[in-house]
Amino acid sequence: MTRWKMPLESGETLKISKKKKFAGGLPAIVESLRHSLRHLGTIKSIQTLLKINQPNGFDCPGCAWPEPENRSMAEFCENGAKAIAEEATARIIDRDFFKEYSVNELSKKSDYWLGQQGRIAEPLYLPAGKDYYLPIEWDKAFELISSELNACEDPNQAVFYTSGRTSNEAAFLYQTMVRAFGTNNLPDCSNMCHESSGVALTETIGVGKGSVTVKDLENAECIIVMGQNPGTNHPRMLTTLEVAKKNGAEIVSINPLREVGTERFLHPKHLHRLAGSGTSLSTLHLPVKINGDSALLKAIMKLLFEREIQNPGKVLDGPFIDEYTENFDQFKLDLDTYDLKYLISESGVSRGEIEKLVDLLQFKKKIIICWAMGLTQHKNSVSCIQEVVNLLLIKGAIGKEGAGVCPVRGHSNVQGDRTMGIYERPSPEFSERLGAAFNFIPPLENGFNVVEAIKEMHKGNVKVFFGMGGNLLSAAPDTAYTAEAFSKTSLSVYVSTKLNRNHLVTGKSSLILPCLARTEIDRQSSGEQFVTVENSMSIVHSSKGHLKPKSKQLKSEVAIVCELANKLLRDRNVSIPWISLKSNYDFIRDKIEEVVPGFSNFNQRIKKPEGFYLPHPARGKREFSTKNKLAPFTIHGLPNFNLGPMQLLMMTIRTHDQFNTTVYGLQDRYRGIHYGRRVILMNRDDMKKRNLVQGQQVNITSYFKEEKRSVQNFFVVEYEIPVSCTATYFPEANPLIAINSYAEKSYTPTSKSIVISVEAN
Ligand SMILES: Nc1nc2c(c(=O)[nH]1)N[C@H]1C(S)=C(S)[C@@H](COP(=O)(O)OP(=O)(O)OC[C@H]3O[C@@H](n4cnc5c(=O)[nH]c(N)nc54)[C@H](O)[C@@H]3O)O[C@H]1N2
Ligand SMILES: Nc1nc2c(c(=O)[nH]1)N[C@H]1C(S)=C(S)[C@@H](COP(=O)(O)OP(=O)(O)OC[C@H]3O[C@@H](n4cnc5c(=O)[nH]c(N)nc54)[C@H](O)[C@@H]3O)O[C@H]1N2
Ligand SMILES: [Mo]
Repeated sequence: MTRWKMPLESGETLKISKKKKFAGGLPAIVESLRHSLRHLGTIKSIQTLLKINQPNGFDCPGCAWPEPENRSMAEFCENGAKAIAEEATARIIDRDFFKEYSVNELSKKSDYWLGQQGRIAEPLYLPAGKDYYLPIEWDKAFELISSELNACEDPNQAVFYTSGRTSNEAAFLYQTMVRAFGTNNLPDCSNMCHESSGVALTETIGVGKGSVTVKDLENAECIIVMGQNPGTNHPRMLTTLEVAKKNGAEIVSINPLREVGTERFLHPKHLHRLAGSGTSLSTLHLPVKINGDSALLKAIMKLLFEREIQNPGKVLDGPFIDEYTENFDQFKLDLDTYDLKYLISESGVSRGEIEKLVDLLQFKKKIIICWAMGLTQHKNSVSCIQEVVNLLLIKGAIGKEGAGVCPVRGHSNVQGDRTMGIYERPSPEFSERLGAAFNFIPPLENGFNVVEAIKEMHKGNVKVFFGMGGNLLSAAPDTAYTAEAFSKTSLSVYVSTKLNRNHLVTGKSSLILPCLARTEIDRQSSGEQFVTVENSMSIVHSSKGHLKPKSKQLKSEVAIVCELANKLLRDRNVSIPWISLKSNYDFIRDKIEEVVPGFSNFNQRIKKPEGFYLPHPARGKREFSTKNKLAPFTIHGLPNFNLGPMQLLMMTIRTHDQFNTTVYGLQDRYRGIHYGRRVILMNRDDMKKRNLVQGQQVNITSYFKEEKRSVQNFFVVEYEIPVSCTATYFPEANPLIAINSYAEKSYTPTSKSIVISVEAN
């Protein structure tokens, strides 16, 4: 029996209000302050908020959007302020708390309640067969982990997960420890996030990262925001979009929902000037059907080819196509086989609206396409993102100012963690350099990604799960299956700041190792340390906490790795100076420089407050590090769901009051949905067809191959969403996503396209 439950908020009553008309503005400031005052008090709030994203301050632990070159005094957003308030909260949970609440009792509490209890203050141990976490000394905890790991017959019986907040220094040492231990089992949150972007871009432009800078966005003629809700998830991006708009850019959103942030934005800085409702950002909104993007992109490209015939040499970039790309003719032949009317109907957008976008695009060459989870979490995500690349390639819109690809990353250092080698499939060159730098032979065989790791855990093939941050249980698909998978391990270990549901659904025994957060001072034997991170645009910069740590018992992630590795690997044939590396993070950066390309003179260059860019050959020089050094056009079919007569497609999205599995509050303010997280957003016609009314409770069943899954008691909310499309919140709807429902090539769970039916209960 696993303890996984999904408790409701106590006294949950759904309230629906009008959708907000603009993002930001005074309400955003009020919300920022409300959260920080609740957790931090007045003086600390001001001190802390003024250090966010400042040259001598810390990197916001929220999203990965870069800072503009001219930073303002307050370089944060409402949701960044909430992230800080959660992390720097004055509340702590100590041994008395764990004496009072058994694991069983804690499992009955909601995610929101768990998060509100405060920071974990000391290491905790849940012995096998017991129901209460007990305090444990650090040394004993390390001893326990080492002996369980060393008891594995094969290092591949251990899995080492990473979430995306871990600093470069900690991530680099962590993967070194894991590989010196002997496995590449390094699944990470990226597997569930932008993996599809990485795969799609590596195959086509040679680097799995975005090619643009903030300056490019500010100078673009057209910015298309696809499958992304920046008003909530990357609010500082709205400031960049506002500048771009002022400089004349057209902004287009492609999304089944009209997300408020991309519609209108009121910058808090301009409150004194602008009364009311702010700047209108998007010129055009295309309400695509869920996963209708591939069809839409093909239709746009077909129409652009038609326009080229009418305006020879003016619409497509012939010289670019000739010099820098390959496979154009085959691509064009394939596109010709599609019927435009069919593509338009599959996209769900009217021909008139698509023509408006084509009008905007036809003579423009400085085009940027931004995207996030709305494109990456479908079965055909890799091919859909490659259609985005096809569109930019026919326009020559890559590798020059104001043009390119912009996958907008999630966690504040998710991109950096990958650069540091957190990857289950390291390149042979990386392994070779790592081995040479530390004098050992890294494993060559690929490790498990998230889906594979959970399936192996479920088969009973994994003895130890180690989580460097995150909350894999709630973030992963198929919650009941994943819970069973965890229960089959002997030991689960979580390096964490706050309590989460994964601490309650564990291996036979479990450890929670509490770590310092970004906002806190990190002192080691040589003095105070800073760490480094890489943002969504490949800029590496430093981050230094200024707050007193919440408890004397907290260790930095670097210290946790070094002290564990020192014990774990002491009887093996590797001699890595863990304790010296921990004493001064400059030593770690020297090693990073030896192993990871692009980090020459790391310790010198990181002193510049604005940091430095990692090389991106496609960005400036139009060099494509692909097989033939050209960017290939790629050919793809269309997704086909074959929905049954009463079936619908469901996407799982974030509310305005959460950071992934951490629930800050119960207000999805911009969408006007309050106090209820177990909701399903439905089109009025779909509700009518099923005789459903607003606020009614329903059960949802999902269908994958022959399998069915269900969740109960979700409230229906009538919403402006295309027919046959629905939306629920992540993580409440994760039990509906089958473990085997993942994207081709990238293995990303299909969190945005689940076939469901809805029944009144
Ligand atoms: N405050 C806050 N900030 C965050 C996070 C958070 O939880 N809270 N999470 C962080 C992380 S890890 C990530 S990855 C990012 C996530 O950032 P987003 O990707 O913006 O997050 P989601 O809520 O998943 O939103 C996906 C958007 O895609 C749209 N969409 C869904 N399906 C489709 C589709 O088929 N086609 C198109 N065109 N659109 C579609 C949805 O309507 C929604 O607007 O944000 C990061 N920043
Ligand atoms: N259905 C559905 N599922 C999804 C998604 C979706 O859109 N829909 N999105 C996916 C995406 S994009 C992502 S990125 C994943 C997120 O998956 P994860 O990264 O695993 O989840 P988070 O909720 O970000 O992790 C939160 C926990 O991290 C810990 N933590 C916070 N800060 C720190 C820190 O500084 N150090 C350490 N060590 N721990 C810290 C806290 O204990 C907190 O409880 O979820 C994925 N799951
Ligand atoms: Mo993410």
